[in-house]
Amino acid sequence: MSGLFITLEGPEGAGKSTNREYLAQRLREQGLDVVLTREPGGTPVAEQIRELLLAPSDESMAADTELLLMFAARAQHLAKVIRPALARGAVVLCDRFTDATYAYQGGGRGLPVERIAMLETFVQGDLRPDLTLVFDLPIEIGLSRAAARGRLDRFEQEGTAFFEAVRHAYLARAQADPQRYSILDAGQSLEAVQRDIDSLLPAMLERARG
Ligand code: Z5A
Repeated sequence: MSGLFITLEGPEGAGKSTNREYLAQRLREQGLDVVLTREPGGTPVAEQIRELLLAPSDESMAADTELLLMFAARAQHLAKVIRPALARGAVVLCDRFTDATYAYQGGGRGLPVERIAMLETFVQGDLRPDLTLVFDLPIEIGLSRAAARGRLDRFEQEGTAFFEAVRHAYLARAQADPQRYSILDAGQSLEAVQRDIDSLLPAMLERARG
């Protein structure tokens, strides 16, 4: 058996967390075994790495340290959660994965794509998401949603140019591979975004039952 690996991506405040619950519920209604998880994190050890990554600190974090911690958390998550779930035929719904590394550490921090690709192959082998939903929205809307939640994490304290680069990197990756990526307009009302998710369900179900 091999399950279906779906990832949700996009800049801050795009509604990934809100909509992953919605999508999981719709897939479960169809009788599918759905594992809902997130990155960085998804296991106790990987969640500890997440805390290191998100906590504001007096010591700035070197971009390569950030990159390696993202992949360290991912290696743990793959070993303990993602690979076992896919092996039993489950649908894995993951809030962020390696596209976020290309967008944030590549686009945002300016690290070379080749370095990220090398680590991707080292940590993941040939495992890649089957489908990726990119929740896209103008960054000022996403940042105002994130700010409304209160205290900002280490990434959320970055400036506008960083988030523009992140958004641009996501869109470039998605536009280069329309078979795998669907871009959703996350600036619409939640109801409209969820209608767009519904329109993608038949293809997901077909792939899941493949
Ligand atoms: N990161 C990285 O750099 N490299 C990597 O490889 C990985 C991650 C994997 C943590 O991720 C950070 O890690 C992240 C990138 C970095 N940077 N930051 N910050 P995260 O996913 O946990 O953090 P996040 O992007 O900040 O998630 P988020 O702010 O929780 O955004 P979201 O999940 O997309 O949004 P949400 O919580 O569902 O919605 C935000 C608010 O907007 C909430 O009040 C909703 O009710 C509201 N909302 C949602 N949709 C709508 C619509 N359509 N209309 C109106 N209001 C809405």
